Amino acid sequence: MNAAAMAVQFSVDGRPVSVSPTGSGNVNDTYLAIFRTTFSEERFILQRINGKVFADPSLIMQNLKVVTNHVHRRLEREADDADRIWQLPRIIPAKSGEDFLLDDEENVWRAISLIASASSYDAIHSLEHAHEAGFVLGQFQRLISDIDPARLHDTLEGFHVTPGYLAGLDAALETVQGRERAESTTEARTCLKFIATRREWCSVLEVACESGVLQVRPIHGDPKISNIMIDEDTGKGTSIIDLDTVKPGLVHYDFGDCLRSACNPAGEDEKDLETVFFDTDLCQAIVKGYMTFAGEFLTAADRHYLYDSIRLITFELGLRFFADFLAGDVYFKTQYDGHNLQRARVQFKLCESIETREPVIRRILDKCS
Ligand code: GN1
Ligand code: MG
Repeated sequence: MNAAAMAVQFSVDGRPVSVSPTGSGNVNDTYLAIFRTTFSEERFILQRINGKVFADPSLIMQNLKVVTNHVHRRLEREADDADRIWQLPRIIPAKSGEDFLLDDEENVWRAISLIASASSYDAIHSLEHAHEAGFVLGQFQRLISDIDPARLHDTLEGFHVTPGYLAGLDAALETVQGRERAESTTEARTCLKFIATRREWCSVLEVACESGVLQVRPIHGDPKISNIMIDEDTGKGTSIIDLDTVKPGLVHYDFGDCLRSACNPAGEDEKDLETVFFDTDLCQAIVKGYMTFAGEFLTAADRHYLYDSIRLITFELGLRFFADFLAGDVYFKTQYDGHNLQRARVQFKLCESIETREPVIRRILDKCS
């Protein structure tokens, strides 16, 4: 069923003016819906959840409720002392009262409120923007830190467990198509070599977690720069969106993901690899912003693994893009042939840049935390 036909089934006043694709998500389909009455206008987000990625989308909606209720309560309690008004996306129920609807092909659709007077960006554009990305992530992790992880469903098993993605790559390499794609170009062969030399190291966070050095906590799961909402008036962070991957995990997955995304001014989709590098000035701004809140809940062991998390989550995303290229682009949406290969090359270039700058990054982490 098309998006406009789904939009009118949600509990919003007025009649639809437009329902058009928005955002740059790689997994779900997202639309901006505009409805008007004689006296007012309402804008909201309508999404079709990718059922191939999320096995049971109803669990996402349950997690979303737990998180938004909890965070809303805390924000209300703290509002008088806060330096800004924090916002949260809210579930807009269907007219039938459900939190989500199924279309005739069993796709899950849901509606959520728009964050008012705020914008997000696909790439970082200033030091202040970087500071706000860290600040917003630290605040969000703090706000969810007292949710018992057992109350959150594991909506995406194996998410950010790097050795699991390695196993996925190996499985793809066992297929005729995977083998052919891996051998098809110099670029693909270079990616394979890049991965091969980092196989042992890539279990670093999972080993620390299994041995009890690091603990599982509620996390955002996808705090890339395009999910950080910046207030159009003040330039300050006001919200973090895309709460589908909020679930139990390591806070390091979030920290690493935020830095790999926000310290690469070229963005994820760059074609010219020469422009891709890890900007340590941006890194310093993010870490400062993050530590405003995270300083409260990070242990000494947590701090010890922060550098590894930046390198690892960057490597991991490259690995995920590359494995998907070999598997025939079945997970991430693509705009052209070889898109996932190009995305992988960007992340591996960034990972190399992180490795070269290790001493500087460690100094920043030591100084700020
Ligand atoms: C996916 O769908 P989107 O764009 O919010 C992916 C993230 C990646 C990101 C890279 C559920 O996020 O893990 O970091 O692409 N989400 C899922 O852009 O796999
Ligand atoms: Mg996401």
